[in-house]
Amino acid sequence: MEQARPRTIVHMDMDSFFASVEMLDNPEYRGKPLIVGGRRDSPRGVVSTCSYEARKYGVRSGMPISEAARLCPHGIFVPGRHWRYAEVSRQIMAVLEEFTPVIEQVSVDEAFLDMTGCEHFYADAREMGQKIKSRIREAVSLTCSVGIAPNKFLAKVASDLQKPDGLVIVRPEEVDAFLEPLPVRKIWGVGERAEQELSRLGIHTVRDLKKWKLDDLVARFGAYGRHLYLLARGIDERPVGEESETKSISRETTFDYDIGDFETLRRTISELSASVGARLRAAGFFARTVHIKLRYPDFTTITRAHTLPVTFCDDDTIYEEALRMFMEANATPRKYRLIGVGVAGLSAVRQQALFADSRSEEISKVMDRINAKFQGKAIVKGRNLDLGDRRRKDAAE
Ligand code: TTP
Ligand code: MG
Repeated sequence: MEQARPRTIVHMDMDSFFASVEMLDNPEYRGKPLIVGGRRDSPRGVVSTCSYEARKYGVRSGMPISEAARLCPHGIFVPGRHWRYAEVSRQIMAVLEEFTPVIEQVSVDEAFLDMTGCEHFYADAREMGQKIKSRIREAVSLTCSVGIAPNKFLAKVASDLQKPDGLVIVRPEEVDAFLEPLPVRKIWGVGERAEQELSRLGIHTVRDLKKWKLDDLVARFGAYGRHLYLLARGIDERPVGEESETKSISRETTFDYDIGDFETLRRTISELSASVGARLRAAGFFARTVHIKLRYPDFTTITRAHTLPVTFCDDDTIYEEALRMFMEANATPRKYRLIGVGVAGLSAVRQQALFADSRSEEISKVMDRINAKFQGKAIVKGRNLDLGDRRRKDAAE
């Protein structure tokens, strides 16, 4: 059951985040269909995001650049600048901290705030939402969408409903009327496959789902059935800040042609590690696990992961672990189509080693600061130098 005392949970999500930052920094892109993820001729590039103008043509995140170019031939195509998005993200999160210390950053452009107990500072929930939106606009000149509701699930659904520049409030007494007409796809955890399966059972909207008894849903879907049952009734007691929904941070590079040269592969791993490390620190997280993904020319894909006894957030740890796992996997040298590096086991708290060597972490942070100042081009580690143009697309998730 929902907690006795109604909570006031805010979900904030920036509008077409990477594309909006590009429009902010390059006024000539404003009002145009802008696609971030790679140049137009990038043969294996993937769309990170695109402006709302580009969405009118059907362009979406995750789509191959080549398909986006076909749908939107007059679009502007630019590669991503992750250091810059991380910098703007930090400014946004700092603004949110003015409102409450109970914040959970979910991704680079998204956060939950628990505003329970702060309601009396505002005339009503709408004014609270407008204040948050206008402070963000003042600080970074970008728009966001906000949902305010009694729990995280409802607040997240609400923030998505009137994008861009939306503000949707769900009061406790409005929960059923708000949820029932929505397609089941809007429920957290319902992806394409679950949607298809539910659709076969005649379940299209939340109203349809609510006709099913708990026992029947559990009999058919197990624990997931219980999840569906509770969310369909707007019940979600997850606290803000306790768990992070960000399970991992990773980046991968697809080569324009298959690469077997060890030095190129090693430099790619080094650069990916530095990029993952920068994003990890920008998000304010510490990690426990490093993982790599390797795809061979025949599309066979393998992954390897290693969990360390202590948390870390520095580039060196990521690089050393990733390279070690790569060398083990590459004992018999092969060619690669794609390499990915990532971290998982994320938490907002550091678990100290007994004799922590914090030097590597400090060096990484100094490099982040200088790179933020000089547009990401100022310092790279020696091991990253001399990247040829053989690598093309960078994907972040
Ligand atoms: P989202 O908040 O999912 O998307 P968005 O901010 O671009 O657009 P919306 O207005 O719908 O919120 O993701 C935030 C950023 O994360 C996005 O700008 C780019 C990046 N991203 C990727 O790189 N790949 C992806 O597949 C997705 C979904 C996002
Ligand atoms: Mg967004």
